[in-house]
Amino acid sequence: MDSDSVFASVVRAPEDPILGVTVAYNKDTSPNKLNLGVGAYRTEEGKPLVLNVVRKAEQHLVNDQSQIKEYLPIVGLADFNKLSAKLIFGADSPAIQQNRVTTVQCLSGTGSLRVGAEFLAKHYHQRTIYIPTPTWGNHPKIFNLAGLSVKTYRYYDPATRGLNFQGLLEDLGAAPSGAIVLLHACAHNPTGVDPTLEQWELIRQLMRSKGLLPFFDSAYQGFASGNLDADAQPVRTFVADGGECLAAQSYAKNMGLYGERVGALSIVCKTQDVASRVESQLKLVIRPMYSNPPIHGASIVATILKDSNMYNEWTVELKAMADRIISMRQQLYDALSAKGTPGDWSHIIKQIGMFTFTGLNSEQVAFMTKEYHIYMTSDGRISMAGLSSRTVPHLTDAIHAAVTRFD
Ligand code: PGU
Repeated sequence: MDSDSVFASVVRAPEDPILGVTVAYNKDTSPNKLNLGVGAYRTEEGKPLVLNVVRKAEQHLVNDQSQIKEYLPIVGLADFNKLSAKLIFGADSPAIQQNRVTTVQCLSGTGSLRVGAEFLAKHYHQRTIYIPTPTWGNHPKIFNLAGLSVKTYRYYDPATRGLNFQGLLEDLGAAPSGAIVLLHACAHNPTGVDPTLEQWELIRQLMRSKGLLPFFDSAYQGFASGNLDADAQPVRTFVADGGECLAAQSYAKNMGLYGERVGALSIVCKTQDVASRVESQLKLVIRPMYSNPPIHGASIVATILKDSNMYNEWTVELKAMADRIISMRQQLYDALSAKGTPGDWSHIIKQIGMFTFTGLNSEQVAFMTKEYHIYMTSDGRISMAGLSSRTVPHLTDAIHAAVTRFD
């Protein structure tokens, strides 16, 4: 009997707003079902993709008898950490050359954000973090649980389906000195709207003049433009001014290593001595949380990043993924235009990265799921990476029906 359980009073929690979409999709038996919920890359055939270069690196690791399964140090694989910092900050970054960056391997982007947040909650004088509205749904939960207090800044303007730059500057301008600010490094999730480089420069000047601490979430490096360096430019301009910042990196999307949980947290400090003391405290955050990170995924990344042939191969495969997403944007836009679907859909081709923030409301989304078996998050976000030439007509029909039925 239920009432015999010591857990009898536990109430059922709701499914996760993003990962729960996949749970619902998996239960659907329709042959036409389409999962545009989670941000995970699919091929034209709708299949998950393991990059060739990842297969090659894994083969290399399997054949290498010197590979062992000992515990990694608390901070993870040293090569992986060095190469990850180089990837985001640039090979010629003065901050790296001056040894004032500490990088620790963490459990993908989420784990990197969590470790960074716990460090800040313990050791930084200002415990308020500003996150954009909207943002990835896990951000407020990660920061709250780590002990930070979460506030928001205006980011997206539904009227223009673009950046509310004035609102952003006003809100950051009104933030208390020293506050932490979460910035999406590129390919903002869920909106697909990024500041221009000129706007980034103004954000940088404002933040530095107020002593606001930047915390970059870099989950899509290479996915916005198809170029790893171009996508890291906003982060690099902040580091180039000599100031301090944090950056959480994920290899889930750009190397397709989702389930391997590979990521890194870097903290750029003013001096080498500060960086090494910060690292000593990061170890105290990590040790009681999960002791030390897993070895396999980080070894794959390090193998690819340190070999120039494999690195080049990776950039080609990454560009192909980014290009396929861009072509899906065009195909969906063309199909809606050809059908004469009411409304302006040009934001589909203007937005960048993995997602389109369609502007469809939760009622329209529920209708599309019920009648067309199309799964997406209730805020109207669709993962363009889940779409293919074959499924564009089905999605077009569904959007057309949804907007003509509920306007
Ligand atoms: N930061 C942002 C902005 C993200 O979009 C995601 C993943 C992460 C961090 C965390 O990714 P890791 O897998 O921990 O490296 N967002 C995807 C994936 C599903 C999810 O919600 O975790 C998404 O669909 O929004």
